[in-house]
Amino acid sequence: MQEKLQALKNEAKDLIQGARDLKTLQDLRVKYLGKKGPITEVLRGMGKLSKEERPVIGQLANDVRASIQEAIDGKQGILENEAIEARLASETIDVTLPGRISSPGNHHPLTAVIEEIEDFFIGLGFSIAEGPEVEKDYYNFEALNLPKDHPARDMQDSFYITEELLLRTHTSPVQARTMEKHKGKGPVKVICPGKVYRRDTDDATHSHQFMQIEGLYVDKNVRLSDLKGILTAFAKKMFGEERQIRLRPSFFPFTEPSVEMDISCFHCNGEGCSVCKRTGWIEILGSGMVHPNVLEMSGFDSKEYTGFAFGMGPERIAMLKYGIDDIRHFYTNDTRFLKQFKRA
Ligand code: 2U9
Repeated sequence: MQEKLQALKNEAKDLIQGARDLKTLQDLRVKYLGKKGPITEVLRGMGKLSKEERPVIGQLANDVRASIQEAIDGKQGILENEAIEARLASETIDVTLPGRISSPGNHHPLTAVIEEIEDFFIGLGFSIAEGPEVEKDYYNFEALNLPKDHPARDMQDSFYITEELLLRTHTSPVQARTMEKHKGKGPVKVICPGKVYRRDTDDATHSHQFMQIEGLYVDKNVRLSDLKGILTAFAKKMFGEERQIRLRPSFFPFTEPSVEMDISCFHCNGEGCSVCKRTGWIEILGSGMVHPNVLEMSGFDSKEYTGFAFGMGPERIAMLKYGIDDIRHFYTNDTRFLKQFKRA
């Protein structure tokens, strides 16, 4: 029995010495000192020993247990320190190492242009209004003086979902909804940015989905000169103080009179170049005085109230501003394209 206890002690101490982690050590503690361990077994078997052997074996068994316990505690300390060292080593950061430059993202060029346009009009007291992209036929067309069989509807080839529901073809329905909410009481002063949809074949200048920003100002005694004034200031803010604007007569079912705004070409300063197709002028937006029918249909008394409205395509403005030749770049999310637009 004494040899057996000795051998056990040596075997345990060798294994404890060789333990490489706390888990192994814990297993050895249970194996040798646990309830089912050999030491416990010896101590339980004390009853079968002679009365001479009992004190000797008892003492030896306790010595072996204590010696194994001591070896385990010693090893525990060593392994815990090693674990701390290892964690420190893995967590130490070499502050002299250069940081990993994460390339700061930047605004999508469309977002940048839309925010620049919004900032201008918010500065003039306009608020931003938004509305559903899946729109009712009434708000997208009828409320805008485009009754059911109106030919101009075809100009805005639409994605119909049902007889009465379609993907909006412009953000004008948002203005109509906003006017309705005002229950015939002015002023209404909103700009409406948003995604619109037209059944169109995508190419370098057309897309079946694109952004629009429209604006509406309805109040008592709003005049065309107010529209001209605000558009002139807008052109100078977006394209430079030296820009000239010109208003050309046009037609939209929801405005009368209707005018399109051109700016003097910022590429050739009006001399004529490829950007302005040798005209010296670049078309930026359409606008006009709100058609009385449209005022009436949205609850405003057209004898008391007048208003102006305008609409522009942010993609077109961004393409002009940054010299981009293909509208699809805005939607393909190619970082080589996008990362060129670092915020000024
Ligand atoms: C209401 C009354 C009038 C919005 C207007 C335009 C002229 C216009 C085009 C710009 C670029 C469409 O995407 S585009 O091709 N839009 O030229 N939009 S006036 O007139 C309104 C809107 C709502 C209640």
